[in-house]
Amino acid sequence: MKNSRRSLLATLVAASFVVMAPMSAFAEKKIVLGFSQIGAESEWRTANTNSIKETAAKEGIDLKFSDAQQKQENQIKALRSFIAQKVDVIAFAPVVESGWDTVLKEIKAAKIPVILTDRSVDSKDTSLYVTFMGSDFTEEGRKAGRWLVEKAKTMKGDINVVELQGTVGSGPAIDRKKGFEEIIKAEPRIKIIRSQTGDFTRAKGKEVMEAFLKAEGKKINVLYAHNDDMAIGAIQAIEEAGLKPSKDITIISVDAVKGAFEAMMAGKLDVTVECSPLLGPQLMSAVKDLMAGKTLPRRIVTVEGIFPMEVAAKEFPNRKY
Ligand code: GYE
Repeated sequence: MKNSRRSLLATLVAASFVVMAPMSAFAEKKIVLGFSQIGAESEWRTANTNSIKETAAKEGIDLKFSDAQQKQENQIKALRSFIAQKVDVIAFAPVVESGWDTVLKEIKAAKIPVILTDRSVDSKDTSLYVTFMGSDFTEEGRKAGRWLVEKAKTMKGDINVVELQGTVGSGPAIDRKKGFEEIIKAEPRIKIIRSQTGDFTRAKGKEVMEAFLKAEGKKINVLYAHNDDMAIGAIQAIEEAGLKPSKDITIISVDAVKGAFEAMMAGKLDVTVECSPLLGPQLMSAVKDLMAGKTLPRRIVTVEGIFPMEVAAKEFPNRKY
């Protein structure tokens, strides 16, 4: 009796090993995620890349990361190489909105799910991607506009705005312009007198601001920059032209990176609208859900605020990017 019990136990243990072995082998197979990043054009982008890399490592996801140096052709190449490598999931932040249909169809034919992060595409066929996670850029533009309409109450006469746009054809540049214009219409004294791209970089922001100052000089009352880096570059141009940022020219920007808080604490930037780059955790959890067969919502929106100069010093220690 004792013996047979023991052998029954042994059989059970052995059986459970047979069942357990392939299961643990299966659990150890890492999910492979191909991620095509835009580049390293801004503080925002660097924080976004770090968030993605750190979370992938923490979650045990095998990340194939590719930097496109702000060129769509490089992103398309990276996406094709992910197909060739047969990754489990592809995620990417499209530098511009249009021109993705061909490669997205190739990915669909290879049966690899696609997650759009940060920026979206203008493809009519929405079956080409599973979800788009990121900010509502139009709302960010509206927040910037609302802040200026409020500020206008304390300003006299015409309010001449120069605008530094983000990358031409990119979602954030198109939508931040649209949202801002929609709101400032309510105050006819606010006029955009010049608008040009600074490609989301400090260097181009500075260069274009120099040109604005040359052309319009003291007529400029407000700068609206589509990101903090361009605003920081422009601040340099304004100072080099002998003017005082914030005092002579009111400055509004978007992102709320640490550099913007430093500029606000130095009294050189008036306000920044928050746009969070910390998309790593939600991306990795979406990847895992997808691999577990769950259905994702079509749109995952990041929740964000706005920070005027007056709260900069108090908020600074809480900033994570
Ligand atoms: O605002 C800018 C970056 O797509 C939201 O890209 C992102 C934008 C961000 O280079 O700083």
